[in-house]
Amino acid sequence: GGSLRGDSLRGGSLHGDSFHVMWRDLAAIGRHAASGGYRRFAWTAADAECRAWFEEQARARGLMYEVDRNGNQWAWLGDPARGNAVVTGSHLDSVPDGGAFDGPLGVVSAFAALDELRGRNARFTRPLAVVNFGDEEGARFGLACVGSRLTAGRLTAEQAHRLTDGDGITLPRAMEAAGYDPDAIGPDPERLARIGAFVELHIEQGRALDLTGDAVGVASAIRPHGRWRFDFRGEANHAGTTRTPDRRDPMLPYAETVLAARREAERTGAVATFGKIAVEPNGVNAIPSLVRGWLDSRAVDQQTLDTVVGGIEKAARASAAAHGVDVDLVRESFTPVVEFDHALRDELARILGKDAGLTVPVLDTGAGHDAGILAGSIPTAMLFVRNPTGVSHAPAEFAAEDDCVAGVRALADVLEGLACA
Ligand code: HGY
Ligand code: MN
Ligand code: MN
Ligand code: MN
Repeated sequence: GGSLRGDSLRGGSLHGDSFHVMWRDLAAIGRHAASGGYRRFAWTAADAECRAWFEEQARARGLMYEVDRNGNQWAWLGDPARGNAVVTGSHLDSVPDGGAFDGPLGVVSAFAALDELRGRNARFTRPLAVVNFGDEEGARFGLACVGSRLTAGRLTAEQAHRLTDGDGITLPRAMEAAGYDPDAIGPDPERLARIGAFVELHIEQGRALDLTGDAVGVASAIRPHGRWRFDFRGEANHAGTTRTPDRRDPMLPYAETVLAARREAERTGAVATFGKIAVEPNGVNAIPSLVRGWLDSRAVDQQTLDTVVGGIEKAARASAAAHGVDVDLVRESFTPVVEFDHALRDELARILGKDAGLTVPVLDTGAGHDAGILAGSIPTAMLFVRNPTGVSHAPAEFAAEDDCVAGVRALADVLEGLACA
């Protein structure tokens, strides 16, 4: 592999050069010059550019392009009405200053795999689609996997209508501003019923494949995870004149809660992260009135996760009381453990291992995915592409070009095995 970042992948052995061309074109969209990371938040201008790129890819290939009621984009080869479709794809939105691969690798690889199959003169026996699910990261409205949750009926229209970004703009208003019909938002059982299998390719967000020395692996499960919001409310006052004993400073219990989260994580083997914070009034010379911190926690099983979050909550309440501060805790979202379909997983492993007589690594992950949402409704599987540093949700996220090409070939093999004669 080369020492290449998001904007320059070359070489490899696929039918044609479409992967590299797509990668180059997409890499230019939504990049923040100072950080080198991507800011492609749902229903913003950068997101719209990514979506225009998707539509262009669909049309250039003569695929039937459509946007569903929840803003997810679809590119169909074959008639969706025939049902039992094989769908592949991922998402194009990003976390703040995210890497180039999380999401886009799955979408670009999906189109490239289709090109590869056409290059192989494959005979398709099932309808095939490439999908771009909207707002996977939840960077703007706080809830991850909004597009796939709506499709699968795991989020109601009413709940979606209440989602609000940091500027007070609701999800329906944001979608409307982007040119979509906010009244259409809602569960999409008919669409779901046409899908026979969903396969999402994704960059690995840890180093398991690097340790086993494999370019590609298959997912077994997604660990339970969720987001909790802690609101610490004290009393704003002058930073220069308010005597220390007179203060009700919410920053103190917040700080102690962050330390408690680390302690709980170390004690249990879970992970617990405060990565986002809002302070009011956010003045350098004022004691805050409010500190709002968002906890993201994930564990190997439900019981461990409950223990960790329970421990953090207990510490937050004790510390808040000691400092004369009020604390409110809201669980903003939660995704239980996901076991991917065993039969599909085994079929993937068989397809990928058959030529080389290889055993394909099967691994679980602490990262959430649209595939994890759909897995509750339809047979779903995931392919991971090696990430040599394990860095993700950061500009340094990286996969070698040879591994990306291996990922496309693996996805093409899987699609051929599932959807071709
Ligand atoms: O945060 C996550 O795990 C995901 O990438 N949405
Ligand atoms: Mn992500
Ligand atoms: Mn992702
Ligand atoms: Mn003053």
